[in-house]
Amino acid sequence: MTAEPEPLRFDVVTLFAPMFEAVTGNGVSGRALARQLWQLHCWNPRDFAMDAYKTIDDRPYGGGPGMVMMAEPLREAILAAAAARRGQALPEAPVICLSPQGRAIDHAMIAGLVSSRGATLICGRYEGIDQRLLDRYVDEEWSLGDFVVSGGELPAMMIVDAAVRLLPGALNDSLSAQQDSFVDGLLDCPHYTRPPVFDGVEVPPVLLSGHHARIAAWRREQSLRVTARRRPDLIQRLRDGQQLSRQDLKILDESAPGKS
Ligand code: 4FV
Repeated sequence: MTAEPEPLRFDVVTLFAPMFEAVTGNGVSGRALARQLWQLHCWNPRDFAMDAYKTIDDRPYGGGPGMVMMAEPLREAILAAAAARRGQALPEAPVICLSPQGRAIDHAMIAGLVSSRGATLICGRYEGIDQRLLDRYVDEEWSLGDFVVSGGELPAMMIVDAAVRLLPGALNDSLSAQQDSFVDGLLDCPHYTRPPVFDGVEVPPVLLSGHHARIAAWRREQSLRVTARRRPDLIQRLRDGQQLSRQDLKILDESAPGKS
């Protein structure tokens, strides 16, 4: 009897729990939640505020615009989430704050969350979070990109969605997640569906051939070409890791600029 895998559990510290309906009540992640493939627990810092007014933010020391999230309510929310995970006999999970100062999120980081069976995600608002909280209770800061959004909730939901879709059984076709962009370090190949001719443009004939090996080879070649054109950094990473086959290298060489 194979043991049930431990659930993927996300604890989210947020002032706006209702926003997460987007991932709990819709689509792949909503269906996966209903099937108990993962869990979401939201913790509102206001419930852990130290004063009668439930204050969770204050003016920045040193002056400047906006407000800063106070450390104490966030600390208590993080500790409560960690205790709840322990109560479920889950392994300790990383505490990750979403922030433009963070590490750029990639597939490997998302896959790591599935391995760690989740994380506690801290969703900041306002100008940011007291540095002492970040220094003492946050393991990692992750960034969705070099731009600023109003809160960490949308980045957190993208992390949840990206992790949940990697879970066995989350997607109707389990092969799908394995063929996504970045899983093999490359961008995804082009996709086509009916009609066979659209605006006078036909579907590449190989895709109608039924010859699975040729189709797989064509898709690999297309992924290599689109990656070399749009993300040469990913190709270089694969070259450095010696993760390209002789056939891959041949395709790249033949498609290099200036080649016939
Ligand atoms: C962000 C990003 C981001 C900064 C102030 C929330 C906001 C507010 N999070 N990737 N880019 N966060 O802009 O993750 O606290």
